[in-house]
Amino acid sequence: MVDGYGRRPARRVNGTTTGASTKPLSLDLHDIQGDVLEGLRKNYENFLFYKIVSPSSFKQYSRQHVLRRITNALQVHDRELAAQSRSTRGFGSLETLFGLNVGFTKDGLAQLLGTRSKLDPAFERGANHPDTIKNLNDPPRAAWLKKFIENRIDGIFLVTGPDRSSVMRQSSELTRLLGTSIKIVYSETGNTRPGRERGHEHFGFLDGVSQPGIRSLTPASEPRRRPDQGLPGQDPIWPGEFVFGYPGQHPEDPTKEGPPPEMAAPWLRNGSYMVFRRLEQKVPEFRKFVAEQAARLGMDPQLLAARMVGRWRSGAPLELAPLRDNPALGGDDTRNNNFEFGDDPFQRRCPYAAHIRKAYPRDDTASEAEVQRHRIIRAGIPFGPELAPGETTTKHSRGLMFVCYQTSIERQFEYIQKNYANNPDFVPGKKRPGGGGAVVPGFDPIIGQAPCNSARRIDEPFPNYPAGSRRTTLAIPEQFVMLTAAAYFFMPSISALRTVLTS
Ligand code: N7H
Repeated sequence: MVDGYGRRPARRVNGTTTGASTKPLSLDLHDIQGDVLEGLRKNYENFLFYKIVSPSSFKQYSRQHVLRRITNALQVHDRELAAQSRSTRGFGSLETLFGLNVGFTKDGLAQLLGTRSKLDPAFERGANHPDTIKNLNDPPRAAWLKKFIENRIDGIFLVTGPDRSSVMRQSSELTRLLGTSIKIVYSETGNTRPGRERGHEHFGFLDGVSQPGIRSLTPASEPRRRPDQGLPGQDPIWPGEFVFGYPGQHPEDPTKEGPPPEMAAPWLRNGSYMVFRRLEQKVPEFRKFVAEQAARLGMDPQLLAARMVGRWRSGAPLELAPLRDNPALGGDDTRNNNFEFGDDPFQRRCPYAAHIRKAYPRDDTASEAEVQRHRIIRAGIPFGPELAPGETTTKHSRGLMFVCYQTSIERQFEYIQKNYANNPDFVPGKKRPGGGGAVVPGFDPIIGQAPCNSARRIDEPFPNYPAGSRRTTLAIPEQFVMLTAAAYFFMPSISALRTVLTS
């Protein structure tokens, strides 16, 4: 089962966790919020953005009514285990379970602490700061959703559950309990897509296929042969990259324990930064563009779309299925991540600019240790209606409520967006085969943003596979993914919520 974008419950194997060969490490799962590591199970997810009107009442009502309802990572972990054993035994489902998580912006923390926090510099700047917008080539605030920018956003509630009406009931109950202590600034509900599109994002691609393994949590699927892998191809990452208080990645050796990321205050332990981006997707425009360009290049439109993403709609990676889709491979999580890009030095199988090759270049750069310091855990969900019959230009807002977790926004999400996706020269140092000239890979065609929304291009949309030297370029005059709102939150530990933030 796939739970929306970015969520595919990992298979559990006998409780043997990756990194078991190194000294045991235990995560305080009961103290970490549930969406952070493995993700709240979600068919529907209501994002409630609010302003704190009265900090003292907010603290009081939260302590009285809300905090005990927060779903922690242990509950999520247990639910996943139970769901798997139920699905293998073939009865029941856990669809009746709800989830609730809470986060705060820098302004929200200032309301609760009575003083400005001094956390991660990117968090303190915020997603809506002109410098952040410039740094990431984001559209100006004036182009964001009006309601989202009308008021200060102090916090977010994530309310998840099996269907829209019960999620909305949970949200109403929550806002009733908090009374006039908060004002809702913006509310929107995402949902997994229906029927056969379940688990696929709006362009049609299976999502939630690849996530970092987490040392001491993600089990090794082949503990004897490959104790240092989660599922095959899933490299384990030290948990400090995603939650404060644990070892992070070593800057020189991708497998060695590195120092825990610095904590600006002790109460950050077991907390995580969350990046939220509401990304509108122009689905009919994307399809039309792909069809026209595929005709121009003389290739199958599905292949062209796959070369933009790096995977086929089924999830099958181009590295393992370079010319045609292989749904059995796409759906097989013991195989669909078992590849590297170093085996494809001339982008014959997968373009250097393809979304997944940009966002996680695996072994494609000079230092794998460095790549593993720019990982994120994704936990988003699609939003908006299915394409209406005859909707040949976008009439309804739809896309992805993108969510990711990390302990440094600057080194993780912002780095991927700025230095990989928005950088046409990444990956550097690539050459044409046979001693040819240097290659400029181009922008990430899915999420890359050029300054002032100017045109982008990618190199080699047409595959020279298994051989060939046809030189092609895809010029992309418009963006098919548009940012319409963004915010940075801190998702505190349950203990920080009970103490420093509400006392
Ligand atoms: Fe992406 N898409 O449909 O094309 N993404 N993404 N993403 N993304 C991935 O592996 C998509 C966005 C990453 O480990 C897949 O789960 C769309 C942002 C990373 O191999 C697909 C949008 C950022 C990975 C998509 C969007 C990322 C990844 C393949 C916006 C961060 C894992 C399925 C509307 C800056 C790479 C999978 C790996 C995978 C799509 C946004 C990052 C199909 C449509 C903003 C790290």
